Amino acid sequence: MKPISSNATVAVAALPTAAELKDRIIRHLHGTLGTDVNKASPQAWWRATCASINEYVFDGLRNTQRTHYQQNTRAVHYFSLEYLMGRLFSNNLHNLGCYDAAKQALAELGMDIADLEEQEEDMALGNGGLGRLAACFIDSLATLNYPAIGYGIHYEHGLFKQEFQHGFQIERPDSWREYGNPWEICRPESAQEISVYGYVETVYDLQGKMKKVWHPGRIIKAVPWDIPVVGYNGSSVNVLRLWESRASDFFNWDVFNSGGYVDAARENIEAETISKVLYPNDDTDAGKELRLIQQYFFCSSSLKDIIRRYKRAHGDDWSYFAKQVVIQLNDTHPAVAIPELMRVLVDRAEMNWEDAWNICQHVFAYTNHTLLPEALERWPVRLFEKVLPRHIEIIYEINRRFLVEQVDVRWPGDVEKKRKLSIIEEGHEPMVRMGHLSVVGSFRVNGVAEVHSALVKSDLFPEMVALWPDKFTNITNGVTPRRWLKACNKRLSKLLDNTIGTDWPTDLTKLSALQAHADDPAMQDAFMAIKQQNKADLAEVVKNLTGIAIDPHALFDVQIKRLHEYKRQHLNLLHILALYRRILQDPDYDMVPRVFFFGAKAAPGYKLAKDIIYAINKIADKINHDKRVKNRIKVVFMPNYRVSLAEKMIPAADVSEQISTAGKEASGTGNMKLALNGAITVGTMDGANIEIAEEVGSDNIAIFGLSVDEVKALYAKGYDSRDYYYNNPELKAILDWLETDYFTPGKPGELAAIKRSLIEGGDHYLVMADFASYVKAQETIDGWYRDKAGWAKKAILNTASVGKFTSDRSIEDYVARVWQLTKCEVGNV
Ligand code: GL2
Repeated sequence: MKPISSNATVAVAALPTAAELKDRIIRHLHGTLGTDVNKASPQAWWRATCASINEYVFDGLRNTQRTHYQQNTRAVHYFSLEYLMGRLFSNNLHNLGCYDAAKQALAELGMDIADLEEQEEDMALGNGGLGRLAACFIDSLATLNYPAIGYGIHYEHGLFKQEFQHGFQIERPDSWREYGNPWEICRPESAQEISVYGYVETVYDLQGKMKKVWHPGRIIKAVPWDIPVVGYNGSSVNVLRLWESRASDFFNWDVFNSGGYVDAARENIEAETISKVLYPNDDTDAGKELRLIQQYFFCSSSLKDIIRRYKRAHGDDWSYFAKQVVIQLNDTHPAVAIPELMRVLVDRAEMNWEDAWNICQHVFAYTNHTLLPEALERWPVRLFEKVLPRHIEIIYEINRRFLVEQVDVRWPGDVEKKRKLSIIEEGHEPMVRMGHLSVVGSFRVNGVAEVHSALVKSDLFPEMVALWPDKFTNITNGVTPRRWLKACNKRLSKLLDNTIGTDWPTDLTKLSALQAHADDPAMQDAFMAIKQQNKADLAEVVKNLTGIAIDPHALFDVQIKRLHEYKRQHLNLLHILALYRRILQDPDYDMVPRVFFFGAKAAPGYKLAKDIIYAINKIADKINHDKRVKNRIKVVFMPNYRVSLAEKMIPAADVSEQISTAGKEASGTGNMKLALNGAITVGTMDGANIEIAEEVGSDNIAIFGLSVDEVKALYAKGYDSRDYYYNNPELKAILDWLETDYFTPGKPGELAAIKRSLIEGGDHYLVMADFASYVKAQETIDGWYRDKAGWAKKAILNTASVGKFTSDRSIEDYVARVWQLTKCEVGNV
């Protein structure tokens, strides 16, 4: 055994040497997997290694939980419908500090650790940035020794797997835990019963006091699965607790006894549907009954879990609750937790309304992640009445008091203000506005990048700001450097260790020491040699996945994110078409050879997003096979983009495409990961791009396009995309090209939907307005890349300058501005 670090207060006391790990792996191969070294499959090797690591992880978990319990710590409870965890194998090994030991142990056993890493299915319980942010945050919380629990849903099927058939996106179910997942522990002893449907009865007690009694129509069991979250360097091991729905035993027995076996089975299936599948919409509102039930199911289970733990220490004395518990609502998805806590306090604990509301308002904080109107959740009142009849009453009462005590006091008699601020939106179909509910019920509201937080205040909730100016703040997103540099880019990490020391994974501002080396030719060579090796590795992956051969010496241009019109993958595509057309018109057209990479899933019901994927694939096929192009352009659409693929693409990127319409991307986090790994951003002044530009400086980023204010002014003046169509012959020719059968032989018009959306559709995301400026920025990039030393310097300065974007800094901001937590060093016993 060797000590994990010089710090005595770590959860994981000591780590194994390679020899000890070897013994344990063999022991697990025999004792856990029932196989042996001669016949074990790579899966079995992987599982045996996971089981060996878990011995240390579980030690750390026990030590952490014991310490938190003994010290009765205040904790943050992160409520999120999504956690995009990816793989845990190499991450856990790195965070424990025994990646090299495991690599050696496996090598001595004749196994390559990289092959075993490929055995793991991604844990894809999220759609995109919002879910990945939650995963980065729980990594940072554990690393920084803050008491924290992540709560969410244990989806049986995560985000769908994407395949391409003749260029079309096909969705396949994701069965990430078909054969069990070694990282999770089922805790049936902590199961909860959750109620839905039914009706509310008004009763009076002997003193004549009115009470509301909810008679639920269905009871569902919630069973928790715990996933240990290992902090870096063996600091705390926190827990991600995910709820799985099951039929309640209690409910089943009734039906069963009355002879309804088949009905009982049906109830079973219905109950289990709740945690069956993640809704695949990113930045849009699903609006389905099952989705509301999912939200309530996990909020109610998590609150019960929190209250059970609280009562162990404080019994029925609620006066410490808000001192011990803070709940962060990750977007409005868990906003139903607010009326649920009110219900528990008022109906169950029989607290008066004012006291209950006072607790709620000190417990909840809300993060807004988007301004897109289609993503702002609104639930039909009628649905609430059906699914959560008591909660809608509580929401009405919250709203009544808010309108009377706040709005009417501030704007007496102003009906228009009341209409605008009401939690209930009136109309043909009255709706519950979950954003309003979240703001009213929280003590703090934050946006996720400076510009976004400013827009939350000025455009989304200006009156709420007038009522509560101090409620609103900004916390710029961040990413964990452990996964997004240390583990995914081992070569660059080694170079950093050797150049600036080994503290950077926990203090990313240390990267700035690299700035002093940006002009050093030796550093430039070393930095770019690593990029080159990473590109060669990616070229290999591309060959295996798609069959496309690419030149690793070309410029690697990467756009990886969900497919959405506001993210403007089609703007990127129009630029590719412009280059292709120039090559066809001028066979000697001089450009730096480029490979354009895309990785993106489209929500299954989002027609135009799927059309854009199809168009990219068809155009890729044409260009990649056109001899006249002479390899100056290759287009690669990586199928099934996910965290584990991002980890291979990001270290190999030269250029990072962050080209959303200004004002639409709340923050972005891929932009941070790519810059951290030395890619140069082509981007609009949107979301966190603005802060990245501030950090890296205007020489090291290619900014283009309209600013937020210019976008607003253009909309206000009246935007007509046809102006750009008729005034830019190149753009017109490209769009007209999409109507021919050039890319879809024999099938003209197959790609025309893109043109239609930009011309007849009005081009809501201003692709046409930004096109010329985008092409110019790309020419700048082309020019920069020709100067090898100049490019190396820019790439180094990107890595060196983005220390701000570690999720550790975001978490410290949350602690200071919202959560008010104290670090808890975990001792090992
Ligand atoms: C998002 C934003 O679109 C994205 O810009 C932001 O970085 C993340 C995390 O804050 O949140 N909002 C949202 O609904 N999804 C996001 O990715 N899905």
